Amino acid sequence: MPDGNAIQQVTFNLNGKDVTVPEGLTIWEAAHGRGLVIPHLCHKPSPGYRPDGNCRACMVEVEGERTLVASCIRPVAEGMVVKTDSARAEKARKMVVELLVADQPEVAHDVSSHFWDMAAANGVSDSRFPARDAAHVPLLDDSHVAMRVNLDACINCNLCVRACREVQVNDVIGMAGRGHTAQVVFDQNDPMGASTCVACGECVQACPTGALMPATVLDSYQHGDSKDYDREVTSVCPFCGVGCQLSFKIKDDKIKYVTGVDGPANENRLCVKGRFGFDYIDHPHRLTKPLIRREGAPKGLNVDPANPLTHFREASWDEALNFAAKGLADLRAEKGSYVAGFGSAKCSNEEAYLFQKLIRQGFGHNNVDHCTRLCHASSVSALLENVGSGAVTATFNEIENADVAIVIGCNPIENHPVAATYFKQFTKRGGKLIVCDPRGVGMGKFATHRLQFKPGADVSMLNAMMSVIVEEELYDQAYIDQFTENWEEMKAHLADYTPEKMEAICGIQAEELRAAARTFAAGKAGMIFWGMGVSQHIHGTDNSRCLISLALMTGNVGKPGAGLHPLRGQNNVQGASDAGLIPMFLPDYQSVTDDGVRSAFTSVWNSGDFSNQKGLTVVEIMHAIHDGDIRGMYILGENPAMSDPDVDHARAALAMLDHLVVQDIFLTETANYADVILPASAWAEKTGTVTNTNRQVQMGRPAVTPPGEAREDWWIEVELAKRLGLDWNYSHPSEVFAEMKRNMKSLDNITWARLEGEAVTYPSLSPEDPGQAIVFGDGFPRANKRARFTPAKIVEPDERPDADYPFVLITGRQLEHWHTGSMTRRATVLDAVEPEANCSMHPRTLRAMGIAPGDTIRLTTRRGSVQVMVRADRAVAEDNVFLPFAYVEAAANILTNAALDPFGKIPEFKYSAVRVEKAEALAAE
Ligand SMILES: Nc1nc2c(c(=O)[nH]1)N[C@H]1C(S)=C(S)[C@@H](COP(=O)(O)OP(=O)(O)OC[C@H]3O[C@@H](n4cnc5c(=O)[nH]c(N)nc54)[C@H](O)[C@@H]3O)O[C@H]1N2
Ligand SMILES: Nc1nc2c(c(=O)[nH]1)N[C@H]1C(S)=C(S)[C@@H](COP(=O)(O)OP(=O)(O)OC[C@H]3O[C@@H](n4cnc5c(=O)[nH]c(N)nc54)[C@H](O)[C@@H]3O)O[C@H]1N2
Ligand SMILES: [Mo]
Repeated sequence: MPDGNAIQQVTFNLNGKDVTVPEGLTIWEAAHGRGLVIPHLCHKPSPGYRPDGNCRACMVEVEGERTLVASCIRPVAEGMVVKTDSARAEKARKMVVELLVADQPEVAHDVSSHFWDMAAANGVSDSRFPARDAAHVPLLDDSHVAMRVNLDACINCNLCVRACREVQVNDVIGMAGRGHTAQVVFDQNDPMGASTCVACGECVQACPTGALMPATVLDSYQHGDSKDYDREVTSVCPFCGVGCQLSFKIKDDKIKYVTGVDGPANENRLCVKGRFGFDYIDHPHRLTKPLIRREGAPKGLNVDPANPLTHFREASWDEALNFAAKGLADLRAEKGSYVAGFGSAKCSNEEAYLFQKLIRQGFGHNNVDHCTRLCHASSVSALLENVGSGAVTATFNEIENADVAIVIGCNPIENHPVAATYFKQFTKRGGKLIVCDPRGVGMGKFATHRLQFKPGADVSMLNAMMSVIVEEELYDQAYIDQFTENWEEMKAHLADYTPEKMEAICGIQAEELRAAARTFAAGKAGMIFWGMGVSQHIHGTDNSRCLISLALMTGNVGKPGAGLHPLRGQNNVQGASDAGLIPMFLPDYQSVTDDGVRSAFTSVWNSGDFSNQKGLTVVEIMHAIHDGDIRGMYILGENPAMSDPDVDHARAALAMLDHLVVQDIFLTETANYADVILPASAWAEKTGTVTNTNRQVQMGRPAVTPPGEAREDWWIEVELAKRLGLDWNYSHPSEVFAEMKRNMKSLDNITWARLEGEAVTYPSLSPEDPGQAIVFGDGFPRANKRARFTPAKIVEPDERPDADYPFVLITGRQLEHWHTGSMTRRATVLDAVEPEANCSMHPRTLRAMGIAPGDTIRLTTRRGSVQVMVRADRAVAEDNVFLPFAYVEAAANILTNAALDPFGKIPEFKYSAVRVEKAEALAAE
């Protein structure tokens, strides 16, 4: 309640009993809250679904009213007398259902669905009415790889339209025609598979009759029975940092289909990967046995994942673990710091914690890192420096309370699709959205201001916006006085960055910069969301410093609808970082250089001290291998042979290692360089907690058994640690979690037992507190409780386009694929939707170069070349190329620049100078 008013109560009579409920509830909701289910079809009691009152299946009688009323849309009123069970109401409902049953397809009679449950609730199993004649029965639309449209079963309840337009805001499904010809259509009446559908599957989840169904349900088992499964297991999605809760429906120990669950981040919603991308775990390439490299077999990208046995031989777990440990122990014996480890943000908190412990306790140093280094490392360094904490200050769902938001350098429609649904809904409610990206990303369609600026020019653009806020005195002086430091320096600094001076640098006209700045400053509550476009630069930390300053000067931290939110990427990158998978920090960002901190850990670990020197980071480790300083590695759930910048250099490093232990679920490009490969269980096969971008800690549960001899990652880590001489005897992840709590204040009040029952956001202030969605309302975790303004100057990208390399290459992501493709290219639906390596350029540029969309082009940077099919896309600026990095056959990272941000040590993935050559020129060579 915005103004703090108490909620008004109303009393009404329900089937003879007086009932008091909060004002504003509908009859349906009030009845439902009392355990009385009024039959309903077009109504879906799920967040985001507006009641529509169109199907008439929930009619009830209200005393004194001539006609029956639809209970799903009628609010209760003081003194109202409602009968849900009067003969008249029951008869009417029965009639509605019977009319609908008449048109249901034959096959549906013996399957279970919400529709048939509701028919049964009305006592209807058959119909007196004739079915529609065969000529009018719609044909099955099986044009989509993931879903089936069987309009024969459609009752025009409109739920799929609301699912598509109002919940996911994808605007694909609509109703066409009137009366008897009314029909659900996709776009302009296209087959679903040819429409602009992004396959989030929300409509399938909403459909009460099975007119829309997952293909796996319709095509298999008992034809079309969505309840034909043996078990369901609630867990968390394995893909992105949104952390959607989902339910695996399991039949014969295989995941048959997936539905969204009402988790704190997703409220039942999913995207195409979470809903339809699960079957990578059943792919024949899954590693099922430990493998040891055959004597003399060459290292490199030459092992066919289907036939690994030409280069590797199968081994028992015991032999493989002994071999893995011995190679690492031998290097340790030679010189303690010859070994480094990459842990995983795809695994659990407990597995991340064990990994960093294994490196620190087992090898005595801090050479342990993971993909956060390639991701938000610069954001985190700026946040730690200026705010005192690296995590988000507010959940993304807080956008519900915002009236303005900035989305910069991220593409949530493709990369955080469920978060994006909330952003889109925010704009539909009138929220003002400022989208800043050198590409015309999908969110731009919803924006009040679209700033398609020059790549690498964030600091100039953001400083210009801030200088407007200073010049026009739009800042929040009271907030600045109470909560910040260094304001005067910041103000003075910004004087040099007027929009008029910056427009040529960032490519956005001064007036547009002014307008956007005014919009943001005018908001009562504003949020800032950012991603890799901000962080993956040699000035990534400066970019984030600007965003932090912008939020601080407008007082947009620590209150509802306000906050800083770097959208975290991997499903558990927040948790893996919190758990200490970082070379400078022990768990909870406690410095390895602090003697007290180290001794707090070694006393729990019951072991001696380890190095007080910060360890090497991801890219530094690759350089150290070339320099002969690192000779062994343990890589768990990362694929650096694809994900590292300047990957030929990284691959050469992997090939130089004396001993490489890789633990994965597939024989990845990285595993091609391994001496020993340990087969792990996938996310859906194991127990463990994960922490999403919102700081929500959630429980992952095993749905199915791992294939062959694959084992849970934590078990493998423990077995390896034992063989490295460590006194580890964990028998369950819950014991690891209990140990983590001893030195991690962030987990205060969060116990394993609690997580079994609910998600908890950290910090949680008491055993009952679900956790704080918004933090720092009363000051910051810095010495003086104040956040800091750190001015940022313009730093040029490391390399600029020139005559030889005239374009700017931007690398990034696409909706259907996950990073290096190891999982999603092995997921049937995802691979079918996006099967081919591709890049995008502006159609005008292609025309000028005589290149047709679909042609193969060659991209060349100072590091190397790839050949790839090009698409025309107006979203890409005329002098840019956009290239996703999921495809080994055109690996983007052969091209990228390994130059690092000095603070976050993140490479400049987002900016390389590139040459583009057309196919004929290639053929002629
Ligand atoms: N489908 C899918 N989803 C994912 C992932 C995936 O692989 N696939 N990965 C997950 C992970 S780990 C992460 S970190 C997130 C990443 O999510 P995002 O941050 O959304 O990822 P990107 O596509 O790499 O880059 C975002 C945008 O940065 C823009 N950009 C390029 N240069 C600049 C610049 O100089 N300044 C600014 N401001 N923007 C620029 C690009 O045009 C692009 O639209 O996604 C997560 N979600
Ligand atoms: N050019 C370019 N490069 C980039 C980026 C970019 O924008 N452009 N983005 C960077 C970013 S933000 C990130 S986060 C990194 C990601 O880089 P990586 O983390 O290296 O990429 P993934 O493909 O996610 O690798 C995860 C690996 O874990 C394996 N895996 C999945 N589940 C499990 C499991 O349960 N157990 C085990 N043991 N293994 C499992 C997968 O098979 C896969 O091999 O890439 C970075 N690289
Ligand atoms: Mo990431």
